[in-house]
Amino acid sequence: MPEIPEKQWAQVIEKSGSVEYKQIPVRKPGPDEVLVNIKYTGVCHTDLHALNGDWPLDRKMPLIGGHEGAGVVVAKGDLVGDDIQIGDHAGVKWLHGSCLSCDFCQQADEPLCPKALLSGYTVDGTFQQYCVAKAAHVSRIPKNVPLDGVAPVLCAGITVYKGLKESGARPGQTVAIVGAGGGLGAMALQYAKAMGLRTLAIDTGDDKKDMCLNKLGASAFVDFAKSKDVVKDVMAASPDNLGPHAVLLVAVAEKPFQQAAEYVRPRGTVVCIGLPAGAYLKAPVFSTVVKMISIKGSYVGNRQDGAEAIDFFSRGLINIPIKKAGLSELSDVYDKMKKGEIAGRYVLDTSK
Ligand code: 8ID
Ligand code: ZN
Repeated sequence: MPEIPEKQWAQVIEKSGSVEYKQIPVRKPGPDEVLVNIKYTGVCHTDLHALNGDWPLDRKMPLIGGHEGAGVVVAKGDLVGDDIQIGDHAGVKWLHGSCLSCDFCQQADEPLCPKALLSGYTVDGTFQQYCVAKAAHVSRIPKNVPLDGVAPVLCAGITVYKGLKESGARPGQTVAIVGAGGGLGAMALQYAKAMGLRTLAIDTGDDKKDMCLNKLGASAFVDFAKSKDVVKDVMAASPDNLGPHAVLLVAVAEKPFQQAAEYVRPRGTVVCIGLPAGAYLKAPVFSTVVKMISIKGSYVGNRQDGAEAIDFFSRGLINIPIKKAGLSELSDVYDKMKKGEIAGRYVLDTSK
């Protein structure tokens, strides 16, 4: 049996806007739970929304954020079955738990469960060394998969993979990724490529441009801050100048949510994923109708989407730039994220 300490390091939000690195007790798992020794955890922009409390959704307080945690199962409750064992590698994702019996859960739409529990939001998450998680919902991670690389798959990867499926785009077609230089965006470029799609990246700055074009396989990059007319430039970069077949909106700003319907291709689909605070969608009724476009939302993924997203990663198809920091440095990562300075994803080592 692995030795489990009584105390551990964690990043705790006591009040909106600030986080404190301190020692807290290690919890014991309940009957249907496992205790995961988190080795690495990604930092998602959702964690910054949770820190600031800028969404119309109540969160736990005090709160330990984080929902991209990869680690090792060190304890399990009495009701947990044989399919998960001590020593197994597991991932803690945003969807911490769901009732498993409502209309949505029965149809594998568990993110829509009215009783869904959310890691790092309504229950404590992965910015701690030992995290309790519902056994039914932890992702199974094969032992040959590196835990630092797979951590961002647990939210960013699953979410964009699901979003790409929801877009209905088929191999050979073009998908615009709006916010391509961030964590979800970088993942979206890689999943889209692995799914046989062409990608068009929209974001800003030379670092992100270089990453999107030279590391992640985008066929074009539109800099939204330099462009005089984003709609025109996106159309010009797409096949026949008719616009991309699908648009994945993963930016944390309202404006792109009000532009996408204008450049998406006739019959195309706009998939909203990013959650900028207080933002509203906008689309001209006339062109929505005569172009027969679809606009929809996409919210994380179910357990099967998670397993598939991890499988893509384990086959070596997903490779995004990862920046490393210690769990103790979370505040610095938030500062960079606020300024939009992170190309790709930060992953925290919980031992530092
Ligand atoms: O299930 C979901 N729907 C889900 C899951 C996970 C995360 C939704 N999210 C949400 C987060 O809460 C957040 O609101 O997706 C959003 C993006 O998360 P992220 O990728 O973790 O954020 P980031 O790494 O900060 O990247 C955001 C990028 O958007 C760019 C920025 O430059 C940055 O690279 N961006 C902005 I701000 N404005 C833009 C614009 N006008 C833009 N890119 C293009 N056009
Ligand atoms: Zn997330």
